[in-house]
Amino acid sequence: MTARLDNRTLHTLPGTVARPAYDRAAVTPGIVHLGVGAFHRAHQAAYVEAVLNGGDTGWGIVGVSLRSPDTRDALAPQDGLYALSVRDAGGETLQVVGAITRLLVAPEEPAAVQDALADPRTRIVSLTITEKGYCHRPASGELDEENADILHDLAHPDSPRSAIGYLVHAIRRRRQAGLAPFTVLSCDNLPNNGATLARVVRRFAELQDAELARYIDGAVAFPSTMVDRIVPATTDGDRAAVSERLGLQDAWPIATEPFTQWVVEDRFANGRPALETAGVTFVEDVEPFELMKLRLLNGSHSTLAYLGYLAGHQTVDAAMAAPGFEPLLKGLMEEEAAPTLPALPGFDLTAYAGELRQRFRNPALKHRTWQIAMDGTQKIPQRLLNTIRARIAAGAAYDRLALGVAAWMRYVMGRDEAGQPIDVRDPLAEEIARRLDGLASADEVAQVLLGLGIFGEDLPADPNFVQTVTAHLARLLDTGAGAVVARYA
Ligand code: CS2
Repeated sequence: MTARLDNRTLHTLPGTVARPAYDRAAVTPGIVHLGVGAFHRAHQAAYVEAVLNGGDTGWGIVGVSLRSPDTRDALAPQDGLYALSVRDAGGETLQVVGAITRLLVAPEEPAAVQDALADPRTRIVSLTITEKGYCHRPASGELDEENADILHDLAHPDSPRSAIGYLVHAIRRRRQAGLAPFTVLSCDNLPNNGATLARVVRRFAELQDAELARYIDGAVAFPSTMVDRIVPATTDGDRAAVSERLGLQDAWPIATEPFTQWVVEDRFANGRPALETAGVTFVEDVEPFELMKLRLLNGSHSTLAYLGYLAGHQTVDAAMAAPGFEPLLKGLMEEEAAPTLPALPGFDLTAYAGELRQRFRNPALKHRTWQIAMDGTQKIPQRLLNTIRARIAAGAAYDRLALGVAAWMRYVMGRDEAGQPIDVRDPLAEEIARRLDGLASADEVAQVLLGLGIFGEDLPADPNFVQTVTAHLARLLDTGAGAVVARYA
């Protein structure tokens, strides 16, 4: 039986595998991370690992899961250690990361989570809770006060379920204890993610205690960030292959690409690690970087995911190799999305777009189109719809962007081109299925889906937008995604 990766077996790793260069027993917690999933472990935790390796051991991470115990169950027996497998066509490098020193599961141990958030040593609370974790209305960015978790947490402020509820409870408790507040660091793919989080946190506080809301305004920092690293879900094949190379069993290694980027507004309430030494870019205003990433990378990613899945391509790299996909994305990036972006002095958007398509072609990641297709109602507003709004305002075409929207519509119809059910994962999946039940024509489906709140009022009222999206949907229904995309070859 292969030994498990943990503090005791760390020293047995092959010399080719990087491991913590610091004494893990000397690490103290400085960060609580809400949403300790694969992306956090490949991105923020890897940057923090570099800071710890540089000698500043005051920034250990307490990883909190707000829903599932799976990450804790996998990593706690490993003392929080896991392997990061960085891979591309050129090969693989392995690094065992030790930055996560404790794992908690909020539904099982809420008091421990609240204590960690209230710990004076906690100076940053970072989050990767996915778009739906913000409990906001995507079209407006405001708190969704009808959200079930928000309603629960307003009624039970001392036993929250949502990240928002935990944050406000901790801010209140720290203030009552005379402790300095922490910095709230959003690491999700949302425009102005810090400002969006501040807005929903403040509103949630205001619904309970207007004075606390005013305190939050003045004392708690919510810097916005842009985060970028492609991280496919770990497969059993990854577990077996990485464990073999380690010579130790790792229950949840993470596969990722060599590219990584983190751009952060340098506004912290209570200190921060020297992340610039790890390659983080600190800026005054992160919005240009966020928009660039959301519209060029994520908008293309979602378009490729829906069209690729419908055309029968299970992975991003397989879709990129199919006729028409690369030219379609090149045109979407360079001719439709890039012109909507604010100038970034000295930044070559064409080169950046080319690098994105190179990253999508990475044959070693096997990033599933189905994984990217998840939660489309929470993603397409900032990835496609806002870009289309900018194009409409400029009186410019948005044919490829509209095809991305139509492909999402075709996908959420719930059956693929062979008539097989599609496992649509989305907070609105049930509502969409109910609304679309029995509908088959492009006009009917488009009209129903445009009635979802995520499109706002303006786009459903724009005849050209409705006609363009509906025509694309009709073609997808008539000839199939592969044939539609092949026309762009
Ligand atoms: C992807 C993102 O799953 C998805 O929605 O588009 O996770 C993407 O891989 C990252 O934003 C890349 O930085």
